[in-house]
Amino acid sequence: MVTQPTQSSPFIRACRREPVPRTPVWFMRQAGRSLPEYRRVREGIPMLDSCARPELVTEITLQPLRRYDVDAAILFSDIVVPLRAVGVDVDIKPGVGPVVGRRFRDASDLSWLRPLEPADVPYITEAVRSLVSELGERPLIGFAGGPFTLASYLIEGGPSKNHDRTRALMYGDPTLWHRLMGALAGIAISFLQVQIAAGASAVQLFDSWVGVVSPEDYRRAILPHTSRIFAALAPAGVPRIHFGVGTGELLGLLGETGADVVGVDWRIPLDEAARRVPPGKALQGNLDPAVLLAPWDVVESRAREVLSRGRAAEGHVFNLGHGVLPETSPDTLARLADLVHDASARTPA
Ligand code: 1CP
Repeated sequence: MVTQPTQSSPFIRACRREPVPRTPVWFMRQAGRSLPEYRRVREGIPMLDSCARPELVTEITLQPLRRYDVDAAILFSDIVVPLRAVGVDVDIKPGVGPVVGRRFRDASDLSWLRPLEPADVPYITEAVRSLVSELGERPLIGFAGGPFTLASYLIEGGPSKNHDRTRALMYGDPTLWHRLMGALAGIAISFLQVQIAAGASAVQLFDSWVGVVSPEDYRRAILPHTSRIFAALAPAGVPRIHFGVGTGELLGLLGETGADVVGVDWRIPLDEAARRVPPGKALQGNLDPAVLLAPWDVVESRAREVLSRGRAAEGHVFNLGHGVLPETSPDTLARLADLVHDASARTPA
C-alpha cells in the first residue's frame, strides 16, 4: 500500500479515531446547485454527460474548495453513473433525479446488471487521478450508491417517497431480491475499487433511502450485501464511511457492516448516535441542512451544539445531516467551515 500525504490529514485521522488538532469538516453535496459557478459550467450539458468529462468533473469537484476551507473534496459524479456504464437505461432528469426507461420487474431484468469493469469507467480513473494530483494533502472521497438505494431507483423507476414497490419485492421475492442486491453490491465494489486504485483516500457508501426498512429486515435483506462491500474494500486500507437518511433505528446495524465511520442524519443527536453504534466507530454529521437557511446566530449555536455532542464519539467528522440544499448561501457554508475549525481548535498541551 502506498503511503499518501493525505493519510495524516485531520479528516483521515478523525475517520481512524486518532487525535486531531481541530474537527475536520466537509459537506455532502458541497459541489453542485448551490454554487453559481457550477450552474455556469454545467449550462447545456446533461448531468450524466458532465460526469463522463474528466476535465469538467475536476473543475466542479474543486469549485467548493476555492470557497470553503473544507478538509476533503468529494468526487463529482452520481450514484447511477456505474449503472449507466454497464448499460442500464437510466438518465438524470433536471429537477427530478434518476429515471429508468423501464422499471425492474423480474429475474429476466437481472440481465441489465453485468459486472462493472474498470474499462467501463475510464473517465472516473482519469478524473480521480487528475484531482489527486491537484489536491496534494487534501483527501479526495470516492463514493458509490448502496444496494438498497440503487435498487429503489430501478424498481420504482425514479425518485420515490416511500419506496413501496422496493419493499414489496424485498418481502415478496427474497430470491430475486438477493440476486439483485448481489449484482448491485458487485457493481458498487468495482466502482469504489476503481476510485481507490486511482488515488481516492476514503470512500463513502450512500445508502440514502435505507432508513425505510425495519431493523429486522435490514439485518436479513441488506446487511449481508453491505458487509460484503466493506469486506471487499478492507485490504485497500482506506476509511470506509456509510451513510443513510432516517437511520436512527438502524445505526447499530450500520456499524455492524464493517464501516469505519457511520454517517448520522439530523434526527438523532451525535451523543445518542455514539451510544447506538458499536465501539470502534467514528461518526460523521449531523447539522440539519435546513438550519443553514436560518439566521447566522441560529446556525452558529446549532453548529456548536453538534460539535459539543460530537465529543461523545470516538472520532467526529463534521458534516450536514444530508446534502446542501440548492438555496443555501455559499457564504453561510464558508462561515460554517471556519466556525467548525475555530470552535474545535485544541490548544496544544
Ligand atoms: O443537474 C444537476 O445539477 C443534477 C443534480 C445532481 C447533482 C449535482 C444530481 C442528480 N446528482 C448530483 C451529484 C451527486 N450525486 C454527488 C456529487 C457530490 C457533490 O455534489 O458534492 C453525489 C455524492 C451524489 C449522490 C447521490 N445521487 C445520492 C446519494 C446522496 C444523497 O443525496 O442522498 C442520491 C440519492 C442520488 C440520486 C440523485 N441524483 C440527482 C438527484 C436530484 C438525486 C436525488 C433524487 C431523489 O430525490 O431520489
